Amino acid sequence: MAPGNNRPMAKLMLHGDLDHPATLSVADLRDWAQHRAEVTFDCATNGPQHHVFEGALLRDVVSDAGPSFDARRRKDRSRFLLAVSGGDGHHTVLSWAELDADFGDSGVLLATRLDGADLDEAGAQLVVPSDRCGARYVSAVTHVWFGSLSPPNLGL
Ligand SMILES: Nc1nc2c(c(=O)[nH]1)N[C@H]1C(S)=C(S)[C@@H](COP(=O)(O)O)O[C@H]1N2
Ligand SMILES: [Mo]
Repeated sequence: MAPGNNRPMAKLMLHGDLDHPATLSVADLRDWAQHRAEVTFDCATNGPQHHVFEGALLRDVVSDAGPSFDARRRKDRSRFLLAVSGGDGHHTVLSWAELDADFGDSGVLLATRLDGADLDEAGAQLVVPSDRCGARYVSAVTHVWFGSLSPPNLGL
């Protein structure tokens, strides 16, 4: 960022069932190892799009925030969800198991760069390389919630 640029930096709130909830700027997201993903996704309105993203693995960021599951138990980890919201209210959910190396092992990113341009002002973008469609590529991320559902009422 050029000196003298006073535009506010976008931040996201990482909250939910976490021992260490946090407010993170895009610069903070560079504290984690940066991964690169070259993706093509389809949009119902704009057609196929090709982009190169770089950023932190969502799995790494949430793991360091102290998720309230028993990390040694796969069955416990399989109960958890994430909800990711953008500044315009667009929001989507992922299961923890999509990201977890023992399950889907998907390289989902909180991107800090899009096609070589830093996202510090715009805000991080969710990147779901395994998705065929772009709807979960939430841009200008403001909130990442992590938690579990209460068990469904089965009438037992
Ligand atoms: N915040 C936010 N992110 C969003 C959307 C949105 O409406 N708001 N649309 C999604 C959809 S449907 C697609 S296909 C991709 C790419 O959208 P773009 O063509 O507007 O970049 O962004 C996704 N991320
Ligand atoms: Mo889309």
